[in-house]
Amino acid sequence: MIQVEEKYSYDDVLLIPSYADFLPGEASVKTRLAGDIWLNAPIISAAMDTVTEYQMAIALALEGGAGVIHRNLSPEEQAQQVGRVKRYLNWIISSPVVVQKGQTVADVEKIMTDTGVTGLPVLDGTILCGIITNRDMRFCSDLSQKVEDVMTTNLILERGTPTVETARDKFDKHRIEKLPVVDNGGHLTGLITVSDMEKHKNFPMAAIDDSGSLVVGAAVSPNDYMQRIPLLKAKGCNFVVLDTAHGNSLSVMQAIEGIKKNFDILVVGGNVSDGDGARRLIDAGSDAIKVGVGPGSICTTRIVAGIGVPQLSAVYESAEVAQKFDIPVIADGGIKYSGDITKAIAAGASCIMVGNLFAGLKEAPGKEVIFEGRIFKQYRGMGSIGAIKEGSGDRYQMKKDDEPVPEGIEGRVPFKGELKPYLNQLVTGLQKGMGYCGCRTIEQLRSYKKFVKISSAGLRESHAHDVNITQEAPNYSRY
Ligand code: RVP
Repeated sequence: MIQVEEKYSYDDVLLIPSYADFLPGEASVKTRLAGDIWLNAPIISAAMDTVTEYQMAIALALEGGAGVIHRNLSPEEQAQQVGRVKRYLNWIISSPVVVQKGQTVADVEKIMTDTGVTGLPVLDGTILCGIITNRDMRFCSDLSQKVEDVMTTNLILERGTPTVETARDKFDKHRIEKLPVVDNGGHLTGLITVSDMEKHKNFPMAAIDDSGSLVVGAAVSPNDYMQRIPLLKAKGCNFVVLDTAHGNSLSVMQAIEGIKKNFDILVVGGNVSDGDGARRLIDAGSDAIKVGVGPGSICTTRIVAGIGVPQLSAVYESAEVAQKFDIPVIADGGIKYSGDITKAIAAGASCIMVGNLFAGLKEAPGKEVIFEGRIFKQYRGMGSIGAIKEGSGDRYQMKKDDEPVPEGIEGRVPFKGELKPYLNQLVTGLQKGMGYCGCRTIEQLRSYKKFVKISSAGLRESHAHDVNITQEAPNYSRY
């Protein structure tokens, strides 16, 4: 008798509600992406050439998620994009413009005019001894005066390694413009400015790393990681994603081992669809596991190759294994609604990766197209003919000059406007789900796992039914 296991997709199940002693808005969606990288929204954008370049990565990280820059770009271009994300939110300027004790006010004026910087730390060698600003110079008529006679010496500063919170407290309390950072010996190690601080204030949910810059990742392959990673690291890339369609394969394991041996960088391995694949990626050294073989909206792998595992079961089984090693799981592909995010996390994922849901946003790199009077954006699989021609064939184990045998399609999705309000719909939908399940944190939801299987009648009942929708909702549509 043929043995066939029953596995489930998001649409096959619902979560059973439970008692909650809090409101959905109080649920925390903070989650660990990999290693010591934490996100304030459990959503990352796919490494696809119609989804994630620097604009998407900046917009998403400012709201708490993270982008993975695709690799249909030369190594230099990809690293440059990472650099743009990292530079967007400065935190500590490590080599600020300075003046030396003994220089004159005229010297300071010239430096300020030349550089456009209006507040300069004053050094005695490398030791910080004061700060001179426009305000100090305003009533100074003798330009030959020495800087130490005019500078402010009563300094507010940070010692050691400041955090955004400690720095923000000092700016708020003392109403200063610049905050110098020194080591224990009093040597200047950096400078924090009020304008960078304001950016941090305007984006309180931003996903930032220890250096205060936005979290960003980049895709690499087993064939190009040696070339790409040094450039990516030089720009401060936080993690790389070994971006393959068949992660449970020798070349991927060898690549993960190679990355771990040669570089100090976090690596997400994938994609796999069961516990065996997850275990092998963990043994090879992955810091997080990406799960999803065939669920993507533009993916035809299951049809072309006849393989795959319905995504909810794939996530659940991979997470059962990964949880034992405290390795986070990313549920990649097949997310259609915010409710699917709740289901993916309740099956054990720490965060989810989306392509389709973000491809229609203004920040996505896909071209805008007008069709029958409405605006759409181009969205294509990285295994589609168009994407393969631009370099992504090795994701599908194709060689450069092979006749393309695609595992994805090229299409369009409706234009959706800016990321911020759209992401808010997704995250609030997830928080609603957490409220219904009585789970205050992502960790609690990850071990919830109270699913019921539903029939096609159950699915029909779940969707809007027996009515014509007259006003479309921002978080619901039926294709
Ligand atoms: P979705 O969000 O359902 O559109 O899925 C996006 C995911 O689909 C990607 O993160 C990737 O894992 C997968 N993908 C990308 N291209 C293709 C393909 O051409 N088959 N699949």
